[in-house]
Amino acid sequence: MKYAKPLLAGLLASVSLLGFSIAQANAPAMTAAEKETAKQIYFERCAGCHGVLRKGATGKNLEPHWEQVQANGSKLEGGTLKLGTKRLENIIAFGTEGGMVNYDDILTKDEINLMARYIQHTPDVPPEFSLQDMKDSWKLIVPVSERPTKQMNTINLKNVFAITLRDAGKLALVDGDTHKIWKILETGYAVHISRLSASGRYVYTVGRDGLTTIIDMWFEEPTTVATVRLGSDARSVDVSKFKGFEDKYLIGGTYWPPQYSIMDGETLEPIKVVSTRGQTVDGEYHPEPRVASIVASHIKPEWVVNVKETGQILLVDYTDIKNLKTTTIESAKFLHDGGWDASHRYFLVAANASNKVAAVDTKTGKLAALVETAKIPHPGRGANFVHKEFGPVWATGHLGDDVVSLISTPSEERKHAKHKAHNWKVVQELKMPGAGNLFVKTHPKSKHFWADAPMNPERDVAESVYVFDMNDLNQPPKQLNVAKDSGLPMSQAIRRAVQPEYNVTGDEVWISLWGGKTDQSAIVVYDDKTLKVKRVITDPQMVTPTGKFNVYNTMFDVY
Ligand code: DHE
Repeated sequence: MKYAKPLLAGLLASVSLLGFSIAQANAPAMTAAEKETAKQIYFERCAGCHGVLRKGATGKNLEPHWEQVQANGSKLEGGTLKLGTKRLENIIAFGTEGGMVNYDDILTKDEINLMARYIQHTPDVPPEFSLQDMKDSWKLIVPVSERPTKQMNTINLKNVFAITLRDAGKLALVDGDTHKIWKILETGYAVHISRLSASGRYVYTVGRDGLTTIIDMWFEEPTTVATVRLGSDARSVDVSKFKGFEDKYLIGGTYWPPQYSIMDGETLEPIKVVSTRGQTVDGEYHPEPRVASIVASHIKPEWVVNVKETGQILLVDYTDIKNLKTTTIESAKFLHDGGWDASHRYFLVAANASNKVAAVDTKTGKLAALVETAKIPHPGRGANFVHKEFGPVWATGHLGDDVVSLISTPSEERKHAKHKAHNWKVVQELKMPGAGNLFVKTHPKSKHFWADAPMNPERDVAESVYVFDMNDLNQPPKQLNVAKDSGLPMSQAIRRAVQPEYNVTGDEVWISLWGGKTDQSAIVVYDDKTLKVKRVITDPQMVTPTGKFNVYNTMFDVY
């Protein structure tokens, strides 16, 4: 079974040439070819949660042997060698109650056995990636001087959606007004997110393989004008948005090597690489503190860079890249995804393995609060609305619990002064049909609050989204079975309904149906008022759609 595009296979081949591993005594035997295949599967399916060095983050530590000294001085020991092949096969195939998902519908029996043996060996260490490596990978396809000076098409760019076609390694740009696919472009492997330039002209994408692209939407047809590689494993990218710096710089974060890179915002020419290796908030050295979410501030020339394993939130000031100033804020492990509050002053990020949300006050450069949530908060960018009783709230769902938590956020508006006592408290938990939520969304013009549950083990739940009426949040949500509503023939693979995203006018909600690797799938567009299907956008190339980013809502962080 082959997951990757040739590009990734090539990259991994070079990783294996340059990377090194140390033989592990007592580990089950593996041929060199088996190790290569296992390494590729590990990178694509496992490293995101367990880490390249397998020290654990959202997922458990998967080193062959580990030791931990407890608070009372006693020693705890464990490791994959102790668990052994049979037990590991069961965990990989069927998952665990601790949040590990089942892989028996993704990997074959032989692959599960391969992975069970592989993780009893010492982790492979991929090579580092320097500024020079970035420069060598940089391709300026269309220089700025050869690009249009005005928009050469009649598309309403504000309502374009950038849609990840995950396993195809492509990005679909869809016209939100006509619901027609505008163009499908090659990108890095399994693009994780798209971000919009401050001008709304460029779409930036970042693939899991670290390939970053910039697409210019001013051409008659969207055109990739430059590419660069950030490292071998990446998840996040954002542009400089502050007045006077619009589109000037781009920042990208990598899981491997653990670092962030700053590039020219229009050409992607690499400028600087900064390592994030260092101390965790618990005072331990960590060799792999991966860069998780990154967002650009609207109120300061800064990016908020969230470092997963150390629990440090960095405010990176981009006014003087040569003499880079960074404020380091201690929060909690392991930082993952997050979004702005409605005022765009506070950034809230999930420390998911600590069951907390950290809120940073970007005006003062200080931690505002650490809020206890339910198990494994996973907000995406979260969702903001004014709660009838508690005033402005920001919402996060949970992977490991059946609730959406509403956290009260501060407001300088006089009408919300009475809500001050609730600030940074979970003021309400909305009941979901089960755990496995990934994304929530609403819009300032809407009275509905949408939540998905793609990681729920029940097919009916994973294929549905749940809509709460904000006028009566005590009522159970309305279930919309997106897979059924799509009208597509039933498929063997679960078609997970994932990531609600509003259009520019806030009256439509788009949901991806994340199906099997070869199944034609769809985006289902709902009317936000009537909750009826308005359009099913499908095409033979519409395979594994996941994240969607509406241009306007992404530019201005409307959610
Ligand atoms: Fe994501 C956001 C990391 C798996 C779809 N995901 C993010 C962010 C991070 C991240 C750090 C925040 C980026 C930012 O804001 O700068 N995601 C990871 C992982 O490490 C993890 C758990 C495992 C992996 O190997 O990648 C993972 N993510 C997934 C998926 O399996 C999803 C559901 C499907 C896919 O396309 O891979 C997925 N992640 C998304 C999406 C966002 C995201 C759609 C952006 C949400 C938004 O509304 O901003």
